[in-house]
Amino acid sequence: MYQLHCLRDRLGLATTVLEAADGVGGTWYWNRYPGARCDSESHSYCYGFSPELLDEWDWSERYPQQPEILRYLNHVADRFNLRPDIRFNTRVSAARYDEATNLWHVTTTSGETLTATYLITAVGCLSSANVPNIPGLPDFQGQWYHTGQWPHGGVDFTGKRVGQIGTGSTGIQAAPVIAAQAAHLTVFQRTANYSVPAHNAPLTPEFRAWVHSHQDEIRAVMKSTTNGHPFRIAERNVADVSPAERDALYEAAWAKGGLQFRATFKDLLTNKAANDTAADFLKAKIRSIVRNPATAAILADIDHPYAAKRPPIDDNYFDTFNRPNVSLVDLRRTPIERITATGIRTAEADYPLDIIVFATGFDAMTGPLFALGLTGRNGLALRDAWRAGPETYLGLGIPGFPNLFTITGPGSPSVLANMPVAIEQHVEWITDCIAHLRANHIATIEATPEAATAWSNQVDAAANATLLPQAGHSWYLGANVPGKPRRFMPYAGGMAHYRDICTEVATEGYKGLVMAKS
Ligand code: N01
Repeated sequence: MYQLHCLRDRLGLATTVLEAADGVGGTWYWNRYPGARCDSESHSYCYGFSPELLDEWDWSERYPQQPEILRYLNHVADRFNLRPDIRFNTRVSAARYDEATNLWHVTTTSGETLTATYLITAVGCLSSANVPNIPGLPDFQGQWYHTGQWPHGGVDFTGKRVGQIGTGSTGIQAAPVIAAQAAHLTVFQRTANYSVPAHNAPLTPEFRAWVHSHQDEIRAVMKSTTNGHPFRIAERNVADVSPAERDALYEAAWAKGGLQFRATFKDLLTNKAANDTAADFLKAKIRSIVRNPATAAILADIDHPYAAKRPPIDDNYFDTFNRPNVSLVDLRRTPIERITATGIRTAEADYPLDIIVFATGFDAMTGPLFALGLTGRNGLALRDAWRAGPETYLGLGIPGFPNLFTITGPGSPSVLANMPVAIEQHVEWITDCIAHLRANHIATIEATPEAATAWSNQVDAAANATLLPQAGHSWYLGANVPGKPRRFMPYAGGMAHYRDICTEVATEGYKGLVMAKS
């Protein structure tokens, strides 16, 4: 939506958005599962480009719920009169660069073809649902849902036996809400996960007033930090303080709640010994909350460093396992064998179920781009170009795909940052780039293979300088989708640093990109 606003209203370009859904909102249109809310704090999970928009919108809670975010995005669509240039219910099935005309030919599933000088993908990083290929699913006589494709009318769990597969950020948000309604909830856990309480609460009038009067300050912090959040990462390392001080700091961070826990020490993501102290603290918290020691042991049996996978935050997740109507199945010990007509069969038992909830994540980052059927120069399909994993220049451009820009593509900070910050930076860079092309009568711009390879090596190096690749099963690595090449996809060098790199690339004449007049 912001890209449309920039291209249409700032550059005056005829701009059309193709949107598969029948409304705006993207992630927040599709992810309507119980408990869906954002892990970024509401006052930072919004656009910053318009002071008027910042002024006029008030968030109700510390972490906004999906319906509130969707209301906000609809407000943005109306406020900037975006709907007339969005074609809803329009899904792209193929997009092909035509060298003869230097145009992109974009085909929709209804068979229509549109042409465009510039093609910009804004398909999100987490929009291709990953429904695991578990044998027997078609035999299941109950209902099943993926959290990322949730029915708009909601799902009534009253009196139902529900099985939930998946304990990532989504599953950890959904389980407490489902448990409160269902007759019984069985959580099928493959990889145990850390979680820190969100401590969600309504925002006080004082806090809201403070936000309105400190927007510049808040935005300056968001722009200067690694993850684009409105808080700074502590300057201290774990070893700088005594164990007692360290634990007091963790207690304070736990009491405060949220993703900020990760910012307690600056070396939590780079030093395994430092990370172990956070991991031990969080595992002890699980054991102190969950009353059944066997259940607590399964939940606390976490095999990766804290925050090496995207750290969830929760609303009573671990306490949910103290409810009499909730049970936990350890899939590491007893894997799912198949889905039957009546439920889930593991190596050890049959679990009769009325509803299965797949909180099993997404074919992240590359999946949504492959779904567009992109073909660049010389008939090169993106799927073939990225057979060994994605290679981009800055996550913005791909060699062999002229005049194509990817918003929050692989190789950009994207999912490692507060998304609106990452999105706005990309949109503004792309807008400036297209303005430059038009002002200088440049017909094509394209990342060079050398620049893309060099950047991809930097993406690898940035990840390897952290503990992130040590979670070998994470979707950051593509490891959650069978057959997907393993390559760490987002840029882990930090949003602020990345912004500087992109700015330098532009000010130095778009180095790493070839521009041609005709
Ligand atoms: O997906 P996930 P998610 N059998 O991939 C399990 C963002 N988000 O939807 O770890 C059994 O993290 C899988 O197990 P394992 C956020 O960036 C943001 O939860 O692969 N289990 C894991 O437990 C997040 O990171 C918000 O062993 C299977 C789970 O399913 C991203 O979305 C809120 C399985 C998938 O976890 C994705 O989160 C929610 C199988 N065959 C999400 N396949 C915000 O607040 C998978 N699993 C903005």
